[in-house]
Amino acid sequence: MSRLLLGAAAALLTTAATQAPPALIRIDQAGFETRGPKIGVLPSTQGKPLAWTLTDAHGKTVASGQTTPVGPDAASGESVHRIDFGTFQTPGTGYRLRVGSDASHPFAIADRPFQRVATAAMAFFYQQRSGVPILPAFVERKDLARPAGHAPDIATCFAGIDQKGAKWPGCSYRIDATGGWYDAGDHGKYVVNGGVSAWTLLDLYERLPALGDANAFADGRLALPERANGKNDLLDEARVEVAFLLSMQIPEGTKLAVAPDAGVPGKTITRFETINASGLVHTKIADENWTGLPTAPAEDRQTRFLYPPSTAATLNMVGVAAQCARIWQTIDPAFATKCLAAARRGWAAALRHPNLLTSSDFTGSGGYGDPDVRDEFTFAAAQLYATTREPTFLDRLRKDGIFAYPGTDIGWGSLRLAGALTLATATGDLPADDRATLRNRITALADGFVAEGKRSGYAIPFGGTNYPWGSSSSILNRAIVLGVAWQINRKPAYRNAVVASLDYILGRNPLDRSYVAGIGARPMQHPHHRFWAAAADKRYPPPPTGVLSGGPNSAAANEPGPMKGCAPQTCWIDDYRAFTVNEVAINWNAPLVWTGAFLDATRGR
Ligand code: 9MR
Repeated sequence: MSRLLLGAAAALLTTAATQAPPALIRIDQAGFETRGPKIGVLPSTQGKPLAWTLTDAHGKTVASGQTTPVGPDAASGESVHRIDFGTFQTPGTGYRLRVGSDASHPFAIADRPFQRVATAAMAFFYQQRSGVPILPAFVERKDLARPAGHAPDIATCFAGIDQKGAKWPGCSYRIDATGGWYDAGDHGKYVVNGGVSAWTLLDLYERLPALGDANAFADGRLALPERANGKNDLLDEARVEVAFLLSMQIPEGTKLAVAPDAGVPGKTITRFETINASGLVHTKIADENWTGLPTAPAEDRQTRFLYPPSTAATLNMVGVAAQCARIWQTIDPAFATKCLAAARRGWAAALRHPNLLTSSDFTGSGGYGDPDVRDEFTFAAAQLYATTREPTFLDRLRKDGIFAYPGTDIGWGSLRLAGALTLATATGDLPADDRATLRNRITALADGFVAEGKRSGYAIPFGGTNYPWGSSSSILNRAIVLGVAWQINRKPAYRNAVVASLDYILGRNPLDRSYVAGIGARPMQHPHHRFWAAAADKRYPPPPTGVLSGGPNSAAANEPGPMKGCAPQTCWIDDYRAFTVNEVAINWNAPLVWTGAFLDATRGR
């Protein structure tokens, strides 16, 4: 490429507001793996196959074939044809699929298209850090640097009247919860959601050696202040959140008034009871009232409170702390010891208070209420067993029936399957029968996801028409299950379905959108985020590359507004005010990192 052309390309990259016009043939806008599956989707009501061609950067036809009509598809609201060009394996750029006068965006075929996705998705976490300045040296544009927010983040328990009129008494202590990651577009820091997010990144760390790329995040691979500390960068980032989770635990000998009826469906709070709260974990530290957009973390003037401890928050911390204990055992034994002690203390506290539910009745922060904490117990027991091999945790897992029924989906309120994935591949002495049963159940689950992919118009392992809040993560969390199933038996269909999940996220969808900022011809640009708020106020920056939108939320179909009546996969809008579809969050970016890194580590296999 001439210098002139390079200059033009650079200019194109910096004019972030430009978007390619929509294309009718939908493809993964981040490109395809040289030896991986390659599928494009064309909406068409034609009942017969149509002729397609693949052209190269010079417009020359390099492959051709016939589309496969799939017919009407409820999730997209379209009738679609699939274009399978997986046999074409010549790397290059500027390829386009064409059918008649329609074409896809130009795309690349390359050996490692997902490496950049995984690295960019990891950069999100550094930029969500609380309590430290985000330094220009570690961000892609100077305008993304910012002063530290909530430094320090020290708070006492919420005292006052909640949204349902209950009068909370507060407490006599304060906790220093400085650090961790902001959850999402808001400045709350939630233990429940921090748990699944940290588990996901730590799980990836634990799996990478078996996937063939132990050095994927070796020291220096990520743009972090810790990039030359001799430690793995994925661990450097995850540790930020682990430390926060530990900090939210209540010290020994602490008495606290709690509301036993909080969070119980159908009940209102009528009484408080003073308990021995030692070892329990506060659900969140967050603002008393919602702030507006924009608000940089350092500009937040709201009072911060600790919100009541819950069994779910406690068990989230326990699971991740147990995982921490085995991961850091050789890397930082003192930290590992601290993690294990916290996990054991938390486990004992959760057993003492097995039904302390989360109250979602406070304003200023999200609810993350979960009336069923059985899966959190199973998750914590699984992590404790994987770390300690103590029979009491195995007994609990058997009693919970995890080996025969590992669960169906992973989410912030559903952790059973996360525990099962850990156990299925944990090294050591898991009883052979239990392990075999569990592995069979997990591959059967993966088979079901693959079968859903065959039925789905856009060929993703997520059938049905219920696209919940954060559907991007629902799909990517299935891809994690498929990735672990592939680790178990190397069935190519599992890895292909992981590719399909990312293909959908990165552009093979009826909106022809990449839901990841900065990646692809038509990326999301205007997330609901208090700092990356250029759309609300030009003095604030647009989002960095690698941030994942929550994605379509089929509930929007029933609400007045621009999405009314939308087909599930189209219930989305690139509008910073649309927080039910276009927020970003740690538990959504984490599976993007996991799946991108999985594909990159297993490239060519
Ligand atoms: O991801 C959460 C989603 O499952 C819930 O339906 C929704 C409403 O309660 O809340 C989402 O989590 C938000 C959290 O409560 C506050 N920070 C932003 C999160 C993402 O929107």
